[in-house]
Amino acid sequence: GRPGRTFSSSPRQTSRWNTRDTCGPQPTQDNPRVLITGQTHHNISFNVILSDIKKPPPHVFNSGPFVYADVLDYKLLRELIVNNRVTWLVHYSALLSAVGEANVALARKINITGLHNVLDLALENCLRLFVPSTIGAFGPSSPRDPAPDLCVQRPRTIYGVSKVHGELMGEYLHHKYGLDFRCLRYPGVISVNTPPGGGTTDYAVQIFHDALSTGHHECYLRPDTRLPMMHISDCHRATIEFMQAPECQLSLRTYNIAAMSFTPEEVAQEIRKHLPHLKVTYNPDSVRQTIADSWPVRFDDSNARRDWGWAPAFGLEELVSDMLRSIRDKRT
Ligand code: AKB
Repeated sequence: GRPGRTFSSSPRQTSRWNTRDTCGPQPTQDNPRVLITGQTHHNISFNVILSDIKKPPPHVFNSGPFVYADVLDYKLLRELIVNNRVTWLVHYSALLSAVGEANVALARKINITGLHNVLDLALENCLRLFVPSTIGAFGPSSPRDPAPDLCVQRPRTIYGVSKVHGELMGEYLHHKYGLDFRCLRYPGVISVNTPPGGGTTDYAVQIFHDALSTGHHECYLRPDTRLPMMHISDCHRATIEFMQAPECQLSLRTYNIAAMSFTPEEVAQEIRKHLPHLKVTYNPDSVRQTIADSWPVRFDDSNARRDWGWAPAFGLEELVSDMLRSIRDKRT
């Protein structure tokens, strides 16, 4: 039986892969104890432990426990989960699309080996597991306008390949062992607190900082490159609402979520309503332009809306006002 079972020190011999144990529905999920990997900011109001391999930025200093944890260190993660009686695992650690292309071996390690550790631990401890996926899980042969939840997925980045692998592994373990795996495909996420981190959608964060500092942004994408985007608070709310949704409401385990789609030229125009002198020049970088051209321009999120009531609060206008206000507030 599960309770009281002890494991030897070799994770590979002790994971559930070769057992017939399953994770049945867990008794109560009202007061989850949450471990978050690779994310130094989250506005969850439950019992949360944040973890990363880097010290958090100052605004996170007082927001609860923060511990060192490397997702490649299975035993350390296991210790954290057991000692803190964790019930939900939210796994954000990953190398993003552009930085992944520059470090394929490292991306494979963190995005795939790290994910395997997390999947094994979630199964072993019957955790509810959230792993984000992305518009990057689609590729040039996917329908792009809009991309539905279920369609051809042949991404051409290591990031995309690792995310499709994550979607499929999680769903497989859900069907085979009852793992409560939940996955949302995020658009480009726009936030003041999280600096650009090597993604293809980074320009959409940088442009706000440049608009308020030098008044000039040099964009690495063409002016007409349309991509799905979302304000960080919508992204956090979607994640929390999805994690709280009763299992019986979920007809899928991996959902697209959408809020808006815009091009560099469109976001620049909206910023000019507040800062008329913003100048944007375009100098497309071939790696990021090729990646962006292979991604959906719009997401079909009708299943998320129907199954668990997803609805975004921020459109382009609200996003731009909020970003400019928040950056100004941070500076004063
Ligand atoms: C990236 O650009 O790599 C990420 C993403 C869309 O997944 N922001």
